[in-house]
Amino acid sequence: MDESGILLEIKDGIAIVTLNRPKALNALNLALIEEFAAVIKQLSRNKDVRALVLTGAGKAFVAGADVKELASMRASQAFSFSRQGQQAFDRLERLDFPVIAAINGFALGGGCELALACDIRIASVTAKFGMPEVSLGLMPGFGGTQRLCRAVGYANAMYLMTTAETLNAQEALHMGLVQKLTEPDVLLEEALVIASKIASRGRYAVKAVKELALKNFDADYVNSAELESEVFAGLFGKPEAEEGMNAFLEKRNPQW
Ligand code: CO8
Repeated sequence: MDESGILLEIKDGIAIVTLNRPKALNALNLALIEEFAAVIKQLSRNKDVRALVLTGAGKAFVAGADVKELASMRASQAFSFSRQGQQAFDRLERLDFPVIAAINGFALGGGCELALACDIRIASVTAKFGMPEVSLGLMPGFGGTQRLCRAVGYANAMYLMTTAETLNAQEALHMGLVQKLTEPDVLLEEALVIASKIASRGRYAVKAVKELALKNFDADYVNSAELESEVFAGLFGKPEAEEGMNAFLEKRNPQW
């Protein structure tokens, strides 16, 4: 039985959302994205929540979009999956309280994109980060081409997205991809300390700060995100993407 899903816990005005598909390193398939979007929608209506902590079950935060599912998609399906993921992540980003990513392990591809849709990122010293899509003949498709540039600057973003190199936690901290590192066993505790601090501040002041800080990115993001989905979908059906994804699933290096 597949026991994957999204776990939600709310205590003292702080929500904890856990992506729980540990056997597949919390890889994002359509079902998980849909459930995630529904949980975030539910939270957006909860007037008691003042901050959210987002984390993953097991050894990964999220190891990316589900390559098994992606490998069988046509371009039109890839486009709508990309849009669906973008909308879920946008909804997370638009919550009127801050979201803290507690990155417990791999945050790769779509997983790194999910972390980038959070307001603040803290990570375990054992976490790993990267945008490995080009090694599969793909590209980021959940808003990452836009959000990564804004988080770490154009050149750092290009370095990560074109080399597909994985960063360790120290390197991610140095690049500004994460704001703080902790030992693995106190990661959640530390995230909750930050969330409690935020929850103790003025509710409307925090909401206003977030609204204004996000304004910075609005105009360009909407157009660029749609273009990202189109270009992402355009890679589907190309021999390169087919070979890249099949090579991953067959645990070998791509031949191209
Ligand atoms: N998709 C599907 N299954 C995955 C994924 C994934 N992204 N990552 C891990 N898994 C599965 C493995 O296949 C494995 O399953 P099984 O036991 O059935 O073989 C299980 O999780 C455990 O993984 P590993 O045995 O590989 O664990 P390791 O500790 O040896 O390696 C790694 C961990 C390094 C994280 C490795 O699993 C890996 O490289 N994963 C893939 C990372 C990746 O390439 N991510 C990017 C995916 S593409 C993407 O995210 C595009 C985003 C834009 C989408 C736009 C929408 C259309």
